[in-house]
Amino acid sequence: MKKLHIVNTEEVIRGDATDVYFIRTESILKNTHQARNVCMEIFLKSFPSSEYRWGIFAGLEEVLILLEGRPVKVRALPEGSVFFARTPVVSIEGNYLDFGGLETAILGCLCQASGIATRASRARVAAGTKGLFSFGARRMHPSIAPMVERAAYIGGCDGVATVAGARLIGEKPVGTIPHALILQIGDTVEATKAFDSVISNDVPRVALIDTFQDEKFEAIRVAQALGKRLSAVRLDTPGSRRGNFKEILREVRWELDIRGFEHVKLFVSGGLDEYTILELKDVVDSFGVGTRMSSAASLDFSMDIVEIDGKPIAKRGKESGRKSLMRCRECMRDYVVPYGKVKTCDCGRATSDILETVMENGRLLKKLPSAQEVRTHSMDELEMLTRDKDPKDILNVKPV
Ligand code: PCP
Repeated sequence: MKKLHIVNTEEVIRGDATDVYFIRTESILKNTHQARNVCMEIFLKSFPSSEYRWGIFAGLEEVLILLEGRPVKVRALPEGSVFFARTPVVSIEGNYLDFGGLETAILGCLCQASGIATRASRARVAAGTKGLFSFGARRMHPSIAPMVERAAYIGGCDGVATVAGARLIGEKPVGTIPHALILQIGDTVEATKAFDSVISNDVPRVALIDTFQDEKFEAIRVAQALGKRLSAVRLDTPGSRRGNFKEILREVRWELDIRGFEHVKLFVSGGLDEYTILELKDVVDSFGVGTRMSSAASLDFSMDIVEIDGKPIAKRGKESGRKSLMRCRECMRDYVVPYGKVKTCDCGRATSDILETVMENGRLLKKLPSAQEVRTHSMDELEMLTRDKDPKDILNVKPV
């Protein structure tokens, strides 16, 4: 069978997805017997835009898959942690020849997953307790759909849409009805009734109501047809017809409620981001977000030597020596200090090093957390960061 333009795990571990200048560096160090024991740190200089105040750290599980079995020691932030710019998130120690050649793949795993998880966490902050679902696999190469959706889930999505993404996180895939079904059956109500007659009862009945007619009248029709079996109506109204979308949603809500369909929720999708979610969340119950999350800007982590043979040394622009990342959990403030140094927060409380040793000599020191556990950790950290604060401030929303 012809192959998609991708490499698999074995090929990545073998170094096929590595920038060739790392492979050449390895052969030069080998041939000149100058390979050294190094400590390399992964660090984010700045976020992709000034809107961002924090990041959600994701992709560590895959990095540990790449390094497993190699004689290296890894200290890292727990996956799902909130992190800030200019702080180390991973430190790898060992002989350069044992892991240096994986720099491209290691950074690739962290940069993209953390970009998606961070964007998802911003949508989470905007949505508050409303439903938030990852519908963005179609905007990315299919081979990375599981990674994309796991990152969106860690960042705060309640569910993901692809079978492979849901399998990876151990959840059921979430989905509604595509326009393709409505167009082929030729009517919103008949298509929803067909869905209701074929699909198992544990799948919520969410009718898509923007294909043919005005959403208000389609909502009434489908609610009268399915009654209590209808869980929600989805509006994926095309931009050309959206006008004042919030007014349309208010109208649909009103028409459903005066006819006794208060149980029918409103689900919206199409072109959403954290700002539109903030705007709509008082009338909407669930959001399906695609592009804005799955094609989130990658976070440009860098991986640099900070010690050679135990002595601090780093390139210009980078602080040398291995570091500890001391966090005051109350203030959610981080302090970067030389490794092992203690630090008291400006609030007077003690801080603790949040870079945990997760791998020694290529062996994991404890079982990796499940996607659910990573998400719970991420939501706890987000709660600590955002409690008692206005989402608008947190999301750095510029006043209009
Ligand atoms: C899209 C699909 C995705 C949504 C929109 C993601 O609708 O439903 O869930 O949109 P975004 O990338 O703009 O955030 P359509 O393309 O109309 O597709 P379908 O008929 O398959 O629902």
